Amino acid sequence: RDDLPTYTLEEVMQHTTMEKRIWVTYGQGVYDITEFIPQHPGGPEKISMAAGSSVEPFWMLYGVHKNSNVIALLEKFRIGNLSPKEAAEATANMEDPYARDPKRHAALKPSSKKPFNAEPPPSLLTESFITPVDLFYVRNHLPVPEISEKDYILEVHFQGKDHSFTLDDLKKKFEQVTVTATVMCAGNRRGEMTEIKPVKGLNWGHAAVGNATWTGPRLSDVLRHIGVNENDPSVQHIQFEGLDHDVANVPYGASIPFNKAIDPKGDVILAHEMNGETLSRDHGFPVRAVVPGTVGARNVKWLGRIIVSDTESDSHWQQNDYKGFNPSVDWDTVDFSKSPAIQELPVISAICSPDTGSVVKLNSENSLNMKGYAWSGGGRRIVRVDVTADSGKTWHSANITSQDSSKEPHHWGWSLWSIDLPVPQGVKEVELWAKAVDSAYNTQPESFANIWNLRGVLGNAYHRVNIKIAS
Ligand code: HEM
Ligand code: MTE
Ligand code: MO
Repeated sequence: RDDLPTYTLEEVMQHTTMEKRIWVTYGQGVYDITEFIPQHPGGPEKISMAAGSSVEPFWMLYGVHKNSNVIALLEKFRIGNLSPKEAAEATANMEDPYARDPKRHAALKPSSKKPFNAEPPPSLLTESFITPVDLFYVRNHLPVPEISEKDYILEVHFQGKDHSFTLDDLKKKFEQVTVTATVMCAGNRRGEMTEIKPVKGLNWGHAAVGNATWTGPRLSDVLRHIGVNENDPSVQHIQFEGLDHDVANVPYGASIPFNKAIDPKGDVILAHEMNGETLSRDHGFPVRAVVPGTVGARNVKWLGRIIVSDTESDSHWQQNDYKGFNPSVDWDTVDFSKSPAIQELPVISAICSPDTGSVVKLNSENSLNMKGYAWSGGGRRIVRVDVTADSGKTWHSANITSQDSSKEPHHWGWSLWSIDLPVPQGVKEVELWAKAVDSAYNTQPESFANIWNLRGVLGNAYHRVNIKIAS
């Protein structure tokens, strides 16, 4: 890198438009990223904020960049260096925006620390129908906002007017309901999809999912209270904004279809309690939207504002992320406007024990105990979980050991299952498979190859776990 020219910060600052080319700095490096701007997975607007200056404060906020792939990608655009003195000046006075994040349980395994994203060991999931709060996976895109209960206001915007609710209003003015609902990230099981071909996204295992009870008023009651009419043709989407925001003050945001929001049986809750306790900071204190049967991304935490609207949220996460594509679409050909935002999730299951790579002792019937979860979006009940230890020659149906008792089609909670599965005589290694069937008889695809997508979402192929048999 010493062969490259040395530039001053003053020179870098001149390069902030496509015509003059866009330069940024990182450490001592100077980079011309003009060609990369339209391809940036986080969008052209975001990356342009660093134009003429350092990417570091932004990367402190978006920790996805702190990995060797991104650094290698950036190095391709290297055109020169700053002097060591100027490199130090470029990043002076930078404060870590994550310094005030809460403490987390050590059992949560982070795939990224800033922002904090972590899942528990899968075998813990099947230990209880309700996932303990501290072991529930966390998926944050930004620093956890600091919100005091007494200053908290939820604004609901409808027809040019803002209606404000304190936490007390939400607790006292409306009936409080409790629903059991599974929340799952669209990227759950992304790690298995990545084995086919790399994708852009956090490397989740199969525990980016949890089941909890959520308590608070119904969103439908709050909407009716401010005069929203379910037959109003001008209302099509309910948008949510979080109180977490990026450097440009843009909040996390998402929206759900109005039909889901206004239907009292849709069970959308403005939750202030999780498992009977005050919501924790990581899971959205003091209020989060819980949208049962719908992808995690729409369950907006730290809810600051609801917008009753005729359009979807224009947030990055609604428009340019959390969408599915055919396996041949890549970052050069992707057109996010062509796919709908994920709402209800497809049927999924996973084996939580035994773990891949473990050595298992068979019991006297030459079988082994296998446990897992199964769940489907849209309130569809799990009717069956099929498992095999001989690559599909013989299938066995597992016992559903717990399932929520809600009426069809409001099975928002997951089903846990268990089976003593016979294993072929004399084998030393076995591949265990599981697939679930929901009440619409939807089932899981066989392999990841044909459902691969560039963002690594909707990974619901058969779950396959390789184990060794103890002799
Ligand atoms: C995502 C590269 C600058 C904001 C990404 C990803 C890559 C990337 C490869 C996908 C990461 C993944 O999901 O695994 C770069 C490069 C940059 C740059 C080479 C060089 C200048 C910026 C800047 C900002 C930014 C300056 C913000 C101001 C984002 C956001 C995402 C992202 C918001 C999506 C994060 C998510 O999905 O949660 N970027 N980026 N990037 N980037 Fe950048
Ligand atoms: N809400 C806000 N305000 N900010 C976020 O980053 N992440 C979303 C959703 N709600 C997010 C959010 C995503 S992608 C998921 S999967 C769930 O929250 C995760 O919820 P959990 O952290 O309580 O498990
Ligand atoms: Mo997510």
